[in-house]
Amino acid sequence: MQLFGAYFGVAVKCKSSTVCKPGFYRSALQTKSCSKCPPRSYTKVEASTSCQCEQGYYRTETDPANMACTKPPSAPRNAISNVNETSVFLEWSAPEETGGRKDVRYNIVCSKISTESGQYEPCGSHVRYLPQRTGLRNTSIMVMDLLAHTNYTFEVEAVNGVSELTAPLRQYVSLNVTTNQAAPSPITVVKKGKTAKNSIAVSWQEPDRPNGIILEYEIKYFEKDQETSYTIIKSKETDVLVDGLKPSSAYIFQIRARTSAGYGGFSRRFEFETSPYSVAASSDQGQVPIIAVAVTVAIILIALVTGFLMSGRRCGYSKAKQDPDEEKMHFHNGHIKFPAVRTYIDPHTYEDPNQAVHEFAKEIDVSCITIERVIGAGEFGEVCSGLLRLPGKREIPVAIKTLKAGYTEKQRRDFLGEASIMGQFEHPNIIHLKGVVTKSKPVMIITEYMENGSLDTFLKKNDGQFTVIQLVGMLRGIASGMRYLSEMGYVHRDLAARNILVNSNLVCKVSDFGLSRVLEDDPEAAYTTRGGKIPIRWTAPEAIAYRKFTSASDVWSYGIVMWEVMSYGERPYWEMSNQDVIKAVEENYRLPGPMDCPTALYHLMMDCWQKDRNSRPKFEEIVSLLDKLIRNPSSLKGLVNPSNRVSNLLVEHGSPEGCVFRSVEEWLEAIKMGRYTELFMESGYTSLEVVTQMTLEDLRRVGVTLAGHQKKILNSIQEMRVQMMNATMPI
Ligand code: ACK
Repeated sequence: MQLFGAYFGVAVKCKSSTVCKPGFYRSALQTKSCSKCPPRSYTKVEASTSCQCEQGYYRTETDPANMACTKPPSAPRNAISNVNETSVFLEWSAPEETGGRKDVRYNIVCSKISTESGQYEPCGSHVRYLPQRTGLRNTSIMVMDLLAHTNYTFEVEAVNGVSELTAPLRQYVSLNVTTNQAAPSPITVVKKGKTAKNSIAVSWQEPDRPNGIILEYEIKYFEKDQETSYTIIKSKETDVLVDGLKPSSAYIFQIRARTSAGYGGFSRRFEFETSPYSVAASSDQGQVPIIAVAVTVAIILIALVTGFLMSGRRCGYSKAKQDPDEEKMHFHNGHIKFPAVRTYIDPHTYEDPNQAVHEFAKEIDVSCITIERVIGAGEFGEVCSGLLRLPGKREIPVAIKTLKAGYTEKQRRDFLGEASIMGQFEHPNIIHLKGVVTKSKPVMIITEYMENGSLDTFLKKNDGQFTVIQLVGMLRGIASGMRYLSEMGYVHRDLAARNILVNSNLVCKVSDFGLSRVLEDDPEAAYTTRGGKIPIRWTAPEAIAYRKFTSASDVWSYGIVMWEVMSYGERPYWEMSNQDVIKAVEENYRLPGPMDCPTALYHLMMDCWQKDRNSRPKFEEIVSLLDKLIRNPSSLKGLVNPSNRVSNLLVEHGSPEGCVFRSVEEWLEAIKMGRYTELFMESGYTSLEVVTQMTLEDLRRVGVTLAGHQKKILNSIQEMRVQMMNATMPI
């Protein structure tokens, strides 16, 4: 490879009076000797003071005369993208050919397909690039504030010092990216209109990035310093008259917008004041608080009724709450908190389950479906891939779950129950239901097709193939889907990599929704002593012990999914028995960090595995933490300390006193390696503390040469390390 400054002309000793031959030059500064033309340059005449670059090679004004001529780089390679809602992380490898220079930089050109013209147009100035759009030294960039649901093309161009001197032949690699659905950006402009002693008119501007059609705004307000009691009103317009307020009082207002993707963040706090008492008004002074309370209650009622009416298809049915704790949250600490507008409805609350299916799932005519091939086996029948062509729409690939012949009425109900649940969800990280076929046989559930199948198999097949950012992108998607489910009041109960599907863009979607059968069809689910069937390795201790399934127990399972992802589909707790897993977890042991796992991610997993479920992070917090890590990839550089990392935890942890040995001798005897005691002592490994620091090399030096013995001793050392680590790490 040619490197900048690596080629210097070979000085040829000659008298100052000699004339340089062709192929040699003497620059004005080099008075004594002629130099050979540097690589990729020549001179055909005598007495040259410089050499000319060969065709296709260049020299910048600042390149020294004795430097080789260079050329532009080739295009960057292996470009990949990772979409997170309306942000895209791009990563690529350096070009194969640097052109003989070290000053390769990258520029990003962003264009998008216009929704009006269907043509490509520049992305515009609202798009943000981190660290910057041009002159990038690193081979990655974060592009933010894109429009939701939009097709973008990013050209990653490689340039160097001589690119400008060449014909305009750009060397780039293109990436086509479709952004996801995203919540609206926060509202930034809120203004006060007319104020009276009991009311303030407030208006605001649409958010900069609505990311969809705004369905409504939510206005939250409270008297300054009285945040524990706030009121929320909803409006479809961008202004509202807030009344029922106290005169001469400061109120804090915060507004947020909602689209089909959910709520955006609240605006910053805006403080507005009501007018002072007027003389005429003073007579009703005493009534003000009563009116305020009455109006507030009325507003709450209106808001609740509106919320209910807006979710029209739910009218007349009771809202199924899965966890009484979550119900309480709405009036927690004196906060008046409204349930999310959309709430999951348990299909069990329908007397007729068929009605639930048709409430939430579209009936598809079987003639619209072409079954292509069987891709797997489900609990109720085969899973196939195929095509769906709805009238007036283009054909799309789909997955088709079928209900095998000879089913019982309960099996049919349970099978379609999944569609009744899935049909209530609409989120880019939740598998999307296209519809059901119930009017002909076999009964089918049609969902979007996920090219890469289930996440556990996909990761095992592609062991070590992804960048950390790609893995975190997958985890972020799953967390976002789970945040949505928890906001809907749905507890999954069987979150595991095998129940996540992956599409061709590496987008992960939560799947496998069910009623009672959720755990019946999971081969991982085992019967507990209390009779329930539970996937032990993925389930929080309180859910195993007394069936306390909540979004917090889903967070525990999410931590296990993180571990599965970061270890490329390794089985949690390896081959330990379910009983041992339950015991180990109860005793506060946890899985160790997977190999090459960023410490920040391992800490998050550990947080998800807090014994006290209220101390675990919420999905909302998990999503924002992962977003921060993706935005700042250097935060993922620190890896779990390899010497603390253990590969096989607690396999034999049931030995006396929790495997705590009093001496090296006792330990070696216990693992039937007593023959090495003397060698250990002679080499200075006289305490267990020193022993836990030993590596394979150390073992060899001591004189343990048999591979089987080395493995056995190292495994045991690793177990001891885990015990020490857990003993010093309060969870
Ligand atoms: O790992 P897989 O290929 O992904 O094998 C299982 C199998 O069907 C039984 O569940 C696959 N599968 C299920 N739903 C879908 C889907 N929507 N798209 C693609 N594959 C699917 C799953």
